[in-house]
Amino acid sequence: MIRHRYFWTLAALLVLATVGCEDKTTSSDTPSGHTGHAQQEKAAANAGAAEIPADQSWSGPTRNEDFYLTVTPVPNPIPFQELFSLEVEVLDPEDRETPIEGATLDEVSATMPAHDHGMKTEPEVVSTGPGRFRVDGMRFHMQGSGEDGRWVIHLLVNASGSIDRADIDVQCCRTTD
Ligand SMILES: [Cu+2]
Repeated sequence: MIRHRYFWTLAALLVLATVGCEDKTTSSDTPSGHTGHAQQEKAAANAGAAEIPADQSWSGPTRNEDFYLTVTPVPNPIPFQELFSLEVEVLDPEDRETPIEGATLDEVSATMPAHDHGMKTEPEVVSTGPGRFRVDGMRFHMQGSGEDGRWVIHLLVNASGSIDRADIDVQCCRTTD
């Protein structure tokens, strides 16, 4: 029993080490005659997911407080390895409710600081009204616990020559099964 546990701990470490920045392999890809293995992996994934809030929406000022943003993922919380969108509102920084007419969302990207990489998809910004946008084509292909699972969503907002940015920390991700 102890020998088994040691073996699987070692196997898990090897898998973690070799997966690197590739997509996480599913437990069914792992050759295993040990029935407890898949359950152990699933328990580990659920333990990580427990730290992720049910609501991953964010609101706050941009870096220089030129704008106030609300950013809501769809679906919420963000699903692991699946496409999701962002609903973004660019609001007056004083009253935090009046949309900024003529604002544009010039850049949207996301990075994983612990691994120094971005997404594999190219997000597309769609204007949905004054100061309102939907960003399609977001996808987080890696997850982890703590710093290892942190993504940062980068937004660049432009209105009347005033350019400001927000960098939003997001923990990835809840798994659906
Ligand atoms: Cu990564």
